[in-house]
Amino acid sequence: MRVHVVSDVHGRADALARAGDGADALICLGDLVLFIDYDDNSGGIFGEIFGADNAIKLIELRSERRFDEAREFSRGLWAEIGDRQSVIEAAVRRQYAELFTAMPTPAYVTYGNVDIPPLWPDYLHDGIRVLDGETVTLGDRSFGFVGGGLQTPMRTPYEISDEDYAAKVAAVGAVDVLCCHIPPDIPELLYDVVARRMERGSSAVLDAIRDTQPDVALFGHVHQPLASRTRIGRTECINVGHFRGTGTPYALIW
Ligand SMILES: [Mn+2]
Repeated sequence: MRVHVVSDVHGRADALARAGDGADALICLGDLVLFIDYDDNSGGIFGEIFGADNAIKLIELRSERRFDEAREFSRGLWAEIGDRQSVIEAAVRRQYAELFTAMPTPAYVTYGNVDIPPLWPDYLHDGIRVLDGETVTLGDRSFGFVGGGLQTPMRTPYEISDEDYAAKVAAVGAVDVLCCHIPPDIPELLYDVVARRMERGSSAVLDAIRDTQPDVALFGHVHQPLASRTRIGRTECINVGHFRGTGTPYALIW
């Protein structure tokens, strides 16, 4: 079996269309939407609406951890637009339409913290299966999926409480391959060396890895991690990479 794994697609429909080439299946660990483009500040939903200068300002406030000011700044911009909710939803829907059309099948997909789960059913098609707190068997191996992120001052769209997240980890139980959007709570996996900040990882995932020792734990979320892999007991823990940046899937072969 050869399964290709991507995460943090953030709008890369072109590369996503090729991500399943040569593989038996594709796994996607979420973050399909591009809200802020850190490479091209005029891109992404925020940059397209408010321009590069405002995107740069928002990124700066956030990286200086001035989250209240960042929210205030963002609120002020949106106040001039009017119906923030419907403007964002329309832009996200355009991205989902393109990305789910490009997605190769069969695909097993979970949510990232910047995804909007209630919109997904409108774009799914045959061969795409969404799993969140659920398992599936591929070949002779069991795969568990836990989507979304934990609560942060960034207030991204799909952040859930530690309790709800832990319940999904528990629902998955012991599997051969544990697939999450966010990493286990290990500092070197969580520090982003470009953004220069710690992202949030999951202590429930860390505990589950220690307790159940899957062969592999796969995740994304941290785009430029200090360490992209580590070992917890017999479990190989792997950040599959920032697909928007690399355009290349991680290959799991057995
Ligand atoms: Mn991401």
